[in-house]
Amino acid sequence: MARLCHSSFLITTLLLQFFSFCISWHEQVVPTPPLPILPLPTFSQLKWQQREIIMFLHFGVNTFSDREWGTGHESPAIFNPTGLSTAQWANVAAEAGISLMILTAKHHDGFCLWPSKYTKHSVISSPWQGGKGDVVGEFVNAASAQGIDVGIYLSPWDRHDSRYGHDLLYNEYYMAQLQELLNKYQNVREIWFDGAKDPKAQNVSYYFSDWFSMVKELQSSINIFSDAGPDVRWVGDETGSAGYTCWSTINRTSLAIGSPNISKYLSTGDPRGTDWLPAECDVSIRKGWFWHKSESPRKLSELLDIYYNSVGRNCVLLLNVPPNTTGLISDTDAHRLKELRSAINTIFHKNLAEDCYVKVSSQRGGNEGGFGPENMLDSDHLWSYWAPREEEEGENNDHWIEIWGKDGSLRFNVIRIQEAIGLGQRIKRHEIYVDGKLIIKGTTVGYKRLHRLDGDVNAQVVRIRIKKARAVPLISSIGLHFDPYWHSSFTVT
Ligand code: FUL
Repeated sequence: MARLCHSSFLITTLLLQFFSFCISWHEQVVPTPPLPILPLPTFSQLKWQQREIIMFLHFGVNTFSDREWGTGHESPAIFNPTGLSTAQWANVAAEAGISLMILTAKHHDGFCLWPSKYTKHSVISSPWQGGKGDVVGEFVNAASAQGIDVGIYLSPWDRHDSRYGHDLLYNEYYMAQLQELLNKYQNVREIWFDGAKDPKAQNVSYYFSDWFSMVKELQSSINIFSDAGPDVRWVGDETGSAGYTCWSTINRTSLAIGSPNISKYLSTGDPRGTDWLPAECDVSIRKGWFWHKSESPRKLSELLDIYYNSVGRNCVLLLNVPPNTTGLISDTDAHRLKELRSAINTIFHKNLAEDCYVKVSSQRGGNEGGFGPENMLDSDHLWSYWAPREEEEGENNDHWIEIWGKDGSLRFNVIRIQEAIGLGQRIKRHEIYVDGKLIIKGTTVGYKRLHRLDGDVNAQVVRIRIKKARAVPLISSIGLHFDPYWHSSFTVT
């Protein structure tokens, strides 16, 4: 018995020694990734962030009454989009490289685009398809045929339903519709809760916690949008522009849905925020959210400004493209959207930094560590990143990247920097030097930061200095690009 114990002791010791040898050998060749800095995004939030542009579709009785906010007294008889083609909507989105479309299933006027069991104020009472139609159903099917995901806007403010104003009755009605939609239409990726209320009924209560719990119970991978999240926050304006500084982190306890005083906080976020709640910039391709005969789409130059000020500031752009009275996205809008996608492709297709030498201040684990500057030039913008040496961690350490032109000078006017946000958002302040001259004093970076320069630059070397960060900076991608639409954009459109 003693011999048995002795030999099993020996085997255990040998095994332990073997494992620790394996671990130390392993550590030498593959250094571990650095620790994350909390809060972190969820899987669904990461997926959302990578979409960059989402299409919003405002459609309903307002399309026919030429209004922005319906009164709730519209007759369903006016809803008759005789040429409705959700397949056309999905084609337009696909051609614009869009992966998620969000439809107003119900706007403030209360008219439902699906045949709800809980009201007659819907497509059921309209002449469209003899009252047998379902716009939401057609929309979901058309999007899925194109491999596009869907989202739903269900306005809490309802100017038609008589239960609005009776808290219990109305919240029951609203939740019944939520359950109906999320049970009937699967794989909804985003649900949009607008904070608007009847200005004369500000004491109406929306049971947000009940709604949010129900949504997650029915579809757990969905992102819930509202002024205060819990998954995606409003950016605080409807111009498509985020704060120059924009954190994906914020304190949810400082937010209240529908409060007019939080716009500034929403647009910048909070480096000390304990919640990961990235911002979405909603704006319409036209002046109004709904289609109006008298309006036309914005110029390409304006849409590019919006892109730089939203996607280029660590946000997602929610661009509204409203279908018209026929039930189609107007050709002018479809064309403009295609132009926007093609302009984005033209600008970012070529990364001049790929043809350069890239030097860094230091690198985690040394040259063979797997965290070198080459990671900033591959196509993985999340999990492959440059990391400086750990000893250099600290708020004010001088971490830098230098991009040297191989064949003399580089001509560019856009600088792109991306953080590996899967491990938290870190950079607070950065600077950019061109041939030794300071040209940009920047703040946050996040998933994507785009600096459009005042003019074209011809330079030999570009230096990006990370001046201040919450933890050692992790850069997943850098780019030098040429935007031919910038400055000459007025003639292009
Ligand atoms: C606002 C609404 O009042 C507008 O009509 C629009 O739907 C916009 C996206 O949100 O709060």
